[in-house]
Amino acid sequence: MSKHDTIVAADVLVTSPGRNFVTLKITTGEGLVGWGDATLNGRELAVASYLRDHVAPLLVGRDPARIEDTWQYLYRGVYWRRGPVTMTAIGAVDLALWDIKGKTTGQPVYQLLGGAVRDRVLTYTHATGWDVPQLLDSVDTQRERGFLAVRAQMGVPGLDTVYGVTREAAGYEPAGRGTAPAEEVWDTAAYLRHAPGALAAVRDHVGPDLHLLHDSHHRLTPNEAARLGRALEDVDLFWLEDVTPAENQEVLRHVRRHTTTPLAIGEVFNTVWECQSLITEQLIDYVRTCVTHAGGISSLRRIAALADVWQVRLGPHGPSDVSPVALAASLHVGLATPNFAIQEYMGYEPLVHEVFRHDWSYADGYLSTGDSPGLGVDVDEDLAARFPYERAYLPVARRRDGSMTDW
Ligand code: KDG
Ligand code: MG
Repeated sequence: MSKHDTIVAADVLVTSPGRNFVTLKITTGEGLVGWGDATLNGRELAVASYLRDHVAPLLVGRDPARIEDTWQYLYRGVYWRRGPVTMTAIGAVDLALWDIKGKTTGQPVYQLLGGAVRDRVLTYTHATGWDVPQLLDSVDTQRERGFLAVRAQMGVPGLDTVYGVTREAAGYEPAGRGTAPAEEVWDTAAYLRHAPGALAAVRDHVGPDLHLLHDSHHRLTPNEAARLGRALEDVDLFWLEDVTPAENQEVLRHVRRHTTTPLAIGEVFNTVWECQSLITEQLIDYVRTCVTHAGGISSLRRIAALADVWQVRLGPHGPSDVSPVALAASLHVGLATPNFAIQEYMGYEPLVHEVFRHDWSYADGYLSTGDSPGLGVDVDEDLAARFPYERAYLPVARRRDGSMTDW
């Protein structure tokens, strides 16, 4: 192999094997291929265009080994910094280049990050039930699958739909296909009346050992969040997620003053700078930034390093809307990063595992990567091509008076 390989192509695949995924494929002159995930739920084509129209032409001719320089080039060089579309595109490039570096050296990516600091990565999955008996059944199903940590979401009496919950207690897909978003009606007071009792019932049912998590999905005011955190103290949550909208981080001080329920935030953050004050002021316990949406492995490691100083740990986003390529990358970071606490794993439909063949696996509550060079994921491009993009949107939520609220 020559000393400096060169990027000869950067192609974007958009496929919808049950849901939309955007994938970046970088090819080098030596014939190596690196894969990156560029999926931004409900805004997929914006990232596809950003990559195809603006980034791919800049990558051709570059040295794939210069991962950090390429990150800086795409971040600083663009002038228009940050934002989910830009950072997801940079994240995809970063993942693909780490994949190539692994293949160049014959090493799995976690080895290039310093080697394993743990044998496997603790994971949590989702349990949902419209009413408490259904929720308990769903939690039991996940316990039977070996999960040691479960996120519990429940319906709310008086509402027809609730984010992340189906009446059949089946899995849910956050984005619905169609020409416009579904509209849901939300009532915070009804949720706050119901959620503490439902979560206490789950704790009574499972006993003290199971890690329980809950996601409020950005819908509370600071005072409502403080009250909910206090009401849940005895439930002993692993974390309470996204209590308030992500923009105004100062409000977390009020929540912190009133509860020791651990807080997790950050699935919609895109850079270390958005995490900065939450970490350095210890306003959260877990940072949820996703390897795809926060600029890739290089960027997630920077967030982890800052968080480590303040004893904040990582619990990255891992819903069905980031692809198995992203999950692989997150696990390589998880294996090699001391303050990585837990990885969300919502799981995928069987077809997704066929399109994205991967060497990571789930067993007994933990996720493990294999030892294939790079990220350990290969994409079946022929199969992917059989499932073209289908327009899909996350739902929107309105209060009972019809005004929009946070989703
Ligand atoms: O695309 C949005 C979903 O990824 C998000 O709603 C899922 O909140 C979520 C979670 O914690 O997985
Ligand atoms: Mg969430």
